[in-house]
Amino acid sequence: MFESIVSKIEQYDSIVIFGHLNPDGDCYGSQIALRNILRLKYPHKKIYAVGSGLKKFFDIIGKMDEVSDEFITQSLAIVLDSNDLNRLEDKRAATAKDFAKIDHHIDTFTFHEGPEVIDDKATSTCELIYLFAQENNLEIDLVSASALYLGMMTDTARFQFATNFVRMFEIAKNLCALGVDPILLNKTNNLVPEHTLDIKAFIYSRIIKDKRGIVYAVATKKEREALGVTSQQIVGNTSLLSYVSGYPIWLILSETDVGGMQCEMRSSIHNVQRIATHFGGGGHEFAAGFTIKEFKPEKIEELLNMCAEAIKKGNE
Ligand SMILES: [Mn+2]
Repeated sequence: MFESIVSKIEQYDSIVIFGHLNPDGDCYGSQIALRNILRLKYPHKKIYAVGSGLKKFFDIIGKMDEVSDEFITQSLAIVLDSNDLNRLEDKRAATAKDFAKIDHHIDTFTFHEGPEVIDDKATSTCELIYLFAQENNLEIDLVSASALYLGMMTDTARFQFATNFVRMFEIAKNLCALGVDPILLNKTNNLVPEHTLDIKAFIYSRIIKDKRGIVYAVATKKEREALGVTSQQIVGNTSLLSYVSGYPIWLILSETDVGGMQCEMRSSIHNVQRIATHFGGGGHEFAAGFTIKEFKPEKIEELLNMCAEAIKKGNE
């Protein structure tokens, strides 16, 4: 499955691993795990993972690396958990010498730079990194195992969502057998900064119920700034609106810093990925998002109409 990626890795002595904007547990976990696993196999190669990572895990799983612009231009860039170079946090990726990609998001056919392995049935990029290690008989040390477990745990919202539950639990079991401490990882992941209480209070005070089956909240830039939070932090709270009986689609809309509209939507039964794709975004069948240039009532209406249509069709 990963032959094309391995052949690229073998060709380069300097490798930089990139992840997406607003790194989550899967992005950070897969970057760290792949870096460590490759370092064990190829001690003579220089291998780094760049981006901001997830700070609360730095003591347990490790920090991200700093690399020079020049180093990147001589390196193989491995893109993880991201469709293409546009979504990457470190924009210097585009200057790399060569490219490869491993991801579990639906293929948007926008990665033209090198070989890729995409499996949108995998729970996470971490699951794919595990399979990569397994296929190539690579050693997974305890830190890498913890990083992989973190990515699987977070991208599945604690093992709730998977296409292949057998494979997910099999891998999670194997990671636990390597010594992973699920309690510590879960506890650390649950740690949230104090301002999250204000975000929650704000979202709960702004709930709008569309009788067609959509529950949502909208935050303007002004409201966001009064709370001192980013657009990403607002839309990152969709889970607050889930499981409301009678509302199979839930979403949060936020005005971006430049007057655009960022949206994250979820459903337990309807395909929201198709809707996100319509607005130029993407994601997974039941968890998707997008950002558009304008924050306008007509656009919100268009979005709600599409959601209502999906619910209606699903119910027929
Ligand atoms: Mn992911």
